[in-house]
Amino acid sequence: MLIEKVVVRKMKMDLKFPFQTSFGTEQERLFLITEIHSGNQIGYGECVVSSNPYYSEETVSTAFSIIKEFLLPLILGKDIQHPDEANKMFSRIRRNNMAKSAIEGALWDLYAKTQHKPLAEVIGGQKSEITVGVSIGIQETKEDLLEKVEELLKQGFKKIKIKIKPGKDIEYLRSVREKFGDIPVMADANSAYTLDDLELFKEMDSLNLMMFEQPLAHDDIIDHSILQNAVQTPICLDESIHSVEDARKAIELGSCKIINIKIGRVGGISEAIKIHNLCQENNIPVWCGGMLESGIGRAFNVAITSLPNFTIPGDTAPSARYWVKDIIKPEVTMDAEGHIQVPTTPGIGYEVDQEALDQYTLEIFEFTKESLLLSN
Ligand code: OSB
Ligand code: MG
Repeated sequence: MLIEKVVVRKMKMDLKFPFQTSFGTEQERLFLITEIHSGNQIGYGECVVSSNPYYSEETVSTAFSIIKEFLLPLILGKDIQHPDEANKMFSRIRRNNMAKSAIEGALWDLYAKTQHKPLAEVIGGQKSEITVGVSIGIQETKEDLLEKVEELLKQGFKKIKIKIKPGKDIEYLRSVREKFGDIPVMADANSAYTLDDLELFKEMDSLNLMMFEQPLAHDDIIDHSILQNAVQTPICLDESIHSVEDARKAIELGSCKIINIKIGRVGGISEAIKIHNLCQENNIPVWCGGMLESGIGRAFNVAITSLPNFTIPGDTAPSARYWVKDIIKPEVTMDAEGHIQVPTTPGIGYEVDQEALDQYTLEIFEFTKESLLLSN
């Protein structure tokens, strides 16, 4: 694949509803879409950053500059045989995983298209449909939460994830258990607690949640292992895992029993597959997390979830949950049993809706080997 041109788009899409986590509220998504042009093919990628460094340290502007100054010089004008080469080439650059993933993903889409195969098949996916869960932001009142849960269960979601923060945790979760009984429900704290809250977690054990997601600090695996030893409920790590090495250490320390894999957080599909495989060997089930992606990022999430150790429903809700109009055709849809069909057409398996893509594009940048030499 001769990498002739890369296009980076700064995007803005309004969410249908404000999404609140313990670190803040998002009403609009500011992110990047990447296009890698080779011959008459285009591979698409999504950089799942936000406008602020609250979930991770990356933002739209840091990702843009890492892509332009450090990643594009490594690929423009080169002939790349396989996307795994990006994982190796980019490893010299520390972190900046969402930036790396935006380029690596576009290479995977391009590669699958040149093989005339769906991405899921190219990466070894085995499922023809995936089972889907949903993430509910922090609500003003318990009644609001119960209403949301009821609506989403009716739509068919097979896992309900509830965002929690101090003051909006055990009572909110208990009310859900009391009203809906034995449903598959879990809590995501986005690092809002410390070991000082140990007693609270012991109390929440009685709620029989599927898991506590990232209860403690974003950069911790030590305190998580102490917490995991003290509670029955499995801990799932999200923010703490950036690489297969992080996953190995967390598993060895007993810091978690489940891992949430986000392609952007770990720097791309190649790394995500390594984590998937390591977890499979260690009997650690995984599921695919979400970053409120557009349809392009969503398509990658659907593809990776077709790997066999993605045994827990992911945060891979269909397009209509987030957007009035998505940027892919057809949009990602879910049936009444909570399933999304894994696409069977080449690449990410959804066509880009050029009109919608252009409509949400704030700024567009085109890079060739020559233009990059002049601007960097
Ligand atoms: O912690 O999983 C998270 C959204 C933005 C940042 C972090 C997280 C989330 C979600 C939403 O939980 C998942 C989704 O529906 O895409
Ligand atoms: Mg999370």
